[in-house]
Amino acid sequence: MAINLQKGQRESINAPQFTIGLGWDTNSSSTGSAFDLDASVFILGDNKKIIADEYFVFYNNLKSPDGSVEHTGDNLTGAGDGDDEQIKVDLSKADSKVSEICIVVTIHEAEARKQNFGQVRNSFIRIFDTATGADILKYELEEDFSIETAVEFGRIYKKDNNWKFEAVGVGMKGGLQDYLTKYQ
Ligand SMILES: [Ca+2]
Ligand SMILES: [Ca+2]
Repeated sequence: MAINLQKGQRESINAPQFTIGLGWDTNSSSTGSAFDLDASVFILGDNKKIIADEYFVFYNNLKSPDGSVEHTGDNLTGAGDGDDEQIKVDLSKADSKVSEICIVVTIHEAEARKQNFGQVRNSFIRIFDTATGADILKYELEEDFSIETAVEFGRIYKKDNNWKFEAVGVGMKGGLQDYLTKYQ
């Protein structure tokens, strides 16, 4: 059984190879145009900045140079239950400089389409063992967003040589650019 986390809660991840599943549902009819959410990953060093540009993994850069993080591809609609986008992680391949992996979800062309996380429902992040498929943990984000166009769903960080997950659930109004400014 997966452990269900609340916002701010932390939990150890004991599997070196796991998959991060991200899900959401949107109501495109409320905005009149297609609604596309995108998962991005910032792989950070001790200074809380990406190790190099290629350590920003998203739909246009699907794999980190060390092979530890792989985005499995862009989902354009979010339709249906279950994971809409997935990221495969293999911590045994992680560069020794890696100390944190941040998972951010943004709305594609949010400003032009007048969309925000106030219109997103049923969003979650879950982690399962890639080899066995066994659930490890899940965090269902509460629907307390309004004008945010980017939300950090969670982060995975190294503490005393153990890897842990934190359920973050904090948004920013400036979209992906806010996170690029923060982590680049
Ligand atoms: Ca997408
Ligand atoms: Ca969905």
